[in-house]
Amino acid sequence: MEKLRIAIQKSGRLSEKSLLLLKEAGISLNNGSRKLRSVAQTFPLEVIYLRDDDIPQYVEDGVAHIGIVGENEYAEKECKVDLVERLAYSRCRLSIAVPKSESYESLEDLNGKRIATSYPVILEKYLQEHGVKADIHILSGSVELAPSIGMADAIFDIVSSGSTLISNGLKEVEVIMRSEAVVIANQNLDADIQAILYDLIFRIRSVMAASNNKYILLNAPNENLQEIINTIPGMKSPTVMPLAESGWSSVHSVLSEKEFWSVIDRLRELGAQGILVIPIEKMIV
Ligand code: PRT
Ligand code: ZN
Repeated sequence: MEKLRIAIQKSGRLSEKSLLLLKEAGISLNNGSRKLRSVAQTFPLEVIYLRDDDIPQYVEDGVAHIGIVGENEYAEKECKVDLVERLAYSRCRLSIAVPKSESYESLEDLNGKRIATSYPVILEKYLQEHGVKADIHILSGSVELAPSIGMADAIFDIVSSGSTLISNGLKEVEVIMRSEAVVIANQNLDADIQAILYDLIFRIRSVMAASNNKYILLNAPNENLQEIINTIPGMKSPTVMPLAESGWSSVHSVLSEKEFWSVIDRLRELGAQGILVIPIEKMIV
């Protein structure tokens, strides 16, 4: 049987989470000691390990059918591949930063300036769209050092917590793009491979939905039952069962992580008791 070939970063910020995602999707790999490639035992999938910069091109060429990369690499490489799923991890932004001591009002201030970056394509496109003419200096690493050694007036780089900028005396002045890990796919997959890909994406969505949701059980006083049900509508509608003690019901539902605390507060106001919140392992949506 044919196997779906997926390219994953060999070692770096995306590697561990990408492998964990596969594992949670029920796909275990035969060699933990990541060599060049490994084969899944329980799913028709083969992993090849590459530098993240190379993944878009390998996917375009069909050496890998799909790959997991930062959206920034996908945007920078401009390869002919499809973005098929966003994965919500390795989130970061790509920003312009200038020395803290420099005044900065707007993009226009960048006219005639030298900007150091490893992402010239994304930057160039953005500056062009906004009518700014600057010199782009391409550096492959340690971009944040460029202003202090007089090589650039500004930088365009990945920012996550912002502490790298601060420790290099820089301030973030424009956010140009937000990025997260994404699945990219070759545009000419044959039907068999496409079917395996759908199956994989379905599993990935179930894992992501589960991690975004909790199972909630509580005891509700019947006089507020309807309002409590309205507060936690769940996937379809909550399960409601009478308790042995009259005047009370047990309510089971699903609650999204995002609204968790506000909903819990509301439930307590409505007199809910014995609230239990349980992680969901998989959620088929
Ligand atoms: O060896 P290979 O080429 O495969 O790896 P790499 O070194 O090019 O990439 P890697 O592993 O550093 O990052 C892979 C992907 O993770 C990136 O393409 C982004 O999509 C994503 N990502 C998420 C990040 C960060 N967060 C991040 N903080 N990539 C890099 N950084 C760096 C950034 O360059 C800066 O130097 O971390 C520093 C900033 O961090 P803060 O927290 O101080 O702001
Ligand atoms: Zn890289």
